[in-house]
Amino acid sequence: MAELKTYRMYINGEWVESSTGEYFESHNPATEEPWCLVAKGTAEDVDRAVRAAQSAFENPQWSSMTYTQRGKLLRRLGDLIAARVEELAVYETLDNGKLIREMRGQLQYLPEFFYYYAGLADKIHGETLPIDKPDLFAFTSREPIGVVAAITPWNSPLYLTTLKLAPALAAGNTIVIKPSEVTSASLLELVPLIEEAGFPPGVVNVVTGFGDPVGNALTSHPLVRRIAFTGGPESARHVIRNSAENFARVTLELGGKSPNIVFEDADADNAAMGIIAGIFGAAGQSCVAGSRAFLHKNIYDRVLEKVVDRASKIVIGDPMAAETEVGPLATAGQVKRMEHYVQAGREQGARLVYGGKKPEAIQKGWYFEPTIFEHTDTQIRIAQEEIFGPILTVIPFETEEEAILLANSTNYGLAAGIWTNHLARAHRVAKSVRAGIVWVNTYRSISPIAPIGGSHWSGYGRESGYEAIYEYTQSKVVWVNTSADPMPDPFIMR
Ligand code: TXE
Repeated sequence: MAELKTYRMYINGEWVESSTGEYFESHNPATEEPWCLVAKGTAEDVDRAVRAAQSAFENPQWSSMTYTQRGKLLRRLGDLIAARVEELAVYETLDNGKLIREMRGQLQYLPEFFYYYAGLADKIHGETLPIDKPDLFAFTSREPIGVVAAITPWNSPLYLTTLKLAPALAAGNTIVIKPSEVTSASLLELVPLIEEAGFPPGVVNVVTGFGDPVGNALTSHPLVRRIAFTGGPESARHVIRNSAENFARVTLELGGKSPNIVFEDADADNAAMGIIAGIFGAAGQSCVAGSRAFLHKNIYDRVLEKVVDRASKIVIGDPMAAETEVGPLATAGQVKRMEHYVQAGREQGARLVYGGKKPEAIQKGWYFEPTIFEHTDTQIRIAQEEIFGPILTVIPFETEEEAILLANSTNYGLAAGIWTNHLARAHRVAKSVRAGIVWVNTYRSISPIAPIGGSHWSGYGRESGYEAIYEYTQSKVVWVNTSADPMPDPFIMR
């Protein structure tokens, strides 16, 4: 076997081994073979990285840099990424098995996020306040928070990192990133571009390794002031508990159980394509996966037939091949998870309409067939729990009120799709559905200009869009006494 590529960590502008010198293997989901070795970080490494980030935060090289200059560095980083899309896309596909064409598309668009926050960097300003007291002048400014701990999952490594990295740096913070243990490589490949863009040492640090100890040590570290987490609810619970140690401000992006609601007046072809895009795009491994399709009873059979027909034509195979539409899942554990949910669906009375197993024609790789269940009970596990794979549940409804009720009947609240040609209905349902993102007659659209985030079990806080800048700054108010008179009675609040 060829020698595996080896990745060290990046702390304080240097490539370093972990304190134990240990490495772990990262696998290619299409072949199940290890393809690289990644440094196995420890709590000691986290401490080194956070201290470096704290020093960099205080260093005038960064702290006195103008916001305009920080914006220029971000813009340069965007340009450097644009020139390396092809290479970075290959690393992402090697690590997480997602289609090369999807990763290429995502990375081609990534610079736009850096440009957007580059533009915002010098527009983060405070206000003068019309204070209701004579002789007092007050204004606010927005200041960076300090060391940011960014924890990312495996499904879209560089995109989900960018949603944290770009606003954090635009606002003048420093950052320690812990990528998923499943997909560390693409971020480590990005590091030389961060250096080349001109960010001072210690401003961006990467510690690789597992949730325990690296994620735990990072999110509980006393010098960390801000935590940005994307992942599953179980890890999020740890993160919140850990933040009790440092009182860091936390944002959480935790996935969902998003509905795609198709009304009888919808364009059936478009709705069917939207459902396919929502659940089989990225093999369903997407936080906004439209994993529940609610179809009006009058068009139920017609739309379901179209969805099944398209699902049956999906090309499953090598994620590097141009014609492939669904590649492997990211880990062997993901395949087991799909098998588990298929069994749970069957046991709880759902009817398996399509798929439900590993594709027989493919011998190697963590593949799973696009799978469709239909049922009426919305309380069963496959209709309530985030599966995070290519499993769709299809449920009929009769009235708009019922559709809204059913759509809102999980603990999640991230995204929703509404398919209708009735303008007033589109607005009514968009308002009533519990989701941070609503798409009408489309699905899975993203832009740096639009916020991403949800409520309840989907987490809290917003990434992307201008609001994200506020998540990485804090307000300071300055009061100035403009009176020439002596100080008034010191025992009364002024
Ligand atoms: O996520 P984990 P996993 C959901 C989805 C998926 C489930 C589990 O439902 O099936 O999460 O996926 C780090 N302290 N999403 O296991 O474990 C971990 O090392 C700090 C939705 O991959 O939550 C990794 O870097 N960090 C999501 C990151 O958390 C900890 C995308 C996410 O891993 C930690 C991915 C700890 N104690 C999964 N334990 C989305 N919103 O898109 C683990 N981590």
